[in-house]
Amino acid sequence: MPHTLGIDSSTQSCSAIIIDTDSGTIVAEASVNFGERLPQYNAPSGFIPDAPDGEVHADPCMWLDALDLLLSELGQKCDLSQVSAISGAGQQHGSVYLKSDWFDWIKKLDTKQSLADQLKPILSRPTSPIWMDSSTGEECREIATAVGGDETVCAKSGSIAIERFTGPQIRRFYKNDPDAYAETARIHLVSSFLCSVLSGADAPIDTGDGAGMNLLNIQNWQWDSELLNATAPDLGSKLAAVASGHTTTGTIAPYFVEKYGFTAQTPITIFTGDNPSSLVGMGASQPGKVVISLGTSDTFFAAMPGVVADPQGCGHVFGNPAGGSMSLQCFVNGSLAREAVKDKFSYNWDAFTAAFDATPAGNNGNVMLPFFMPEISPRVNLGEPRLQGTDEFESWQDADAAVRAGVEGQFINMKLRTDWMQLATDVVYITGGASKNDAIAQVIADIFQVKVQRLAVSGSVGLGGAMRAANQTFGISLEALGDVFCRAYLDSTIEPKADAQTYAANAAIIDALLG
Ligand code: XUL
Repeated sequence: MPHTLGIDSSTQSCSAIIIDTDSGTIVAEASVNFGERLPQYNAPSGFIPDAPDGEVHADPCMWLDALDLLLSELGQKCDLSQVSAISGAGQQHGSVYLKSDWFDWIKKLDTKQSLADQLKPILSRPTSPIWMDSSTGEECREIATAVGGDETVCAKSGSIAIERFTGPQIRRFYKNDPDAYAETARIHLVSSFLCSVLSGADAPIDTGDGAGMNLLNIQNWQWDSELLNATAPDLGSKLAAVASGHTTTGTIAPYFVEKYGFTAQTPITIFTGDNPSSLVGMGASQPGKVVISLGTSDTFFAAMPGVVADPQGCGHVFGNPAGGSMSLQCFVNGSLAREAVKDKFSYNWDAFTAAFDATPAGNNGNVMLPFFMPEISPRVNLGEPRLQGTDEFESWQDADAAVRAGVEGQFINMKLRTDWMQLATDVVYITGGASKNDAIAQVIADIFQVKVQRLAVSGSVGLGGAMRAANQTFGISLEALGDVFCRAYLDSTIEPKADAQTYAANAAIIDALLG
């Protein structure tokens, strides 16, 4: 009766799920919200607010306090001695800076003190920059220039130099506080830091999270010496080794056995980033399945059949914890753009949805690029949407056509911008608030020309961890686990209705509107 545990240390909370792979059931779940449960860290949303210059940091002691709280809560819900494999994930890009004492410290965690109290003295940087940090524009330019431009950084690392990525963050630390940088013996990601603590050993960084650093070469999955040198001196010696998602990092540290009743020798599978873990937890870790998450901004991710970087430099390539690589691309103008079109006509969501019944797929050639905010896929700042079609449509007099054009424009653009991934898509899984809307799902099916399914999964990051632990430790395939734990709502499969040619002309207009 294998029970496996998945941990998800995200921006606002640390959560856990234990699954029983025999019965296909969830044994227990728990979650600790940082802001609510640990107010002493003054981070109501999981990060320290109001820092200057676009800096967004969090206290790594908070992550450890949350881990202690989480495990004690989970231990009240079920018997942790029954857990026979563990893995997990962390928010991507965040980094933890440790003095040389780390290597000894990690082997002798003391149950008489909290993890956080023990960690404090060995941090060489008291707080950790996280993915929301945008303070490193200058460092991104310096790194790109040093290696021959953003195209080179993208071809090597799978992304152009990006503010939130860890390499530019490390460079900024080195420039602003060279002494503390020199005192740093190990730099971990949130994922590899937590994996180290749980294993009581310095854990490697996996290819999924490691590719979010602008330091890892996606052609050979090794640290890239040119990128390391362009980032900061002696960086290679400060980074842990890189390892694939199929790595057992060790067994659970005695601290957790004594304090929470885990069984000694419980194996730990390498942690990964939240997005790669979510790919697994959505049942989409094999090529052919695409996940579109419809949120404030829309996110597209998929297992990739090969390793290619986005020639336009907008998307990202990460390692796929199931093997190979995955892509991830963000579209800033997501739900807020859909809402902005709706609000222009004072429509409620019912009227918004009815507009799709009143208009045909392809919208009679009325096309909109619905960018209200600066977009990153592609990188353009249009100031306001661009429209092409009838006079009535272009002057915002045709409400129903505008509603359809806004949504069609988003997904035509998404399809065009994700072509570089060379996917052969069989199914698109949709999640997030707007995924409940059938009309939007139909547009996605029509534009991508594949069936669309809504996923029943919530908490896919932690679930991905529990599934990976079961896969690595017990050899249960991710497909078999996915069939049980990631079932799509079968009644909500939406098949394409429009034929493949419907959007050809509109796609050409979208490209023309982009100029
Ligand atoms: C991905 C990214 C976020 C974080 C936090 O590049 O920055 O999705 O992983 O969830």
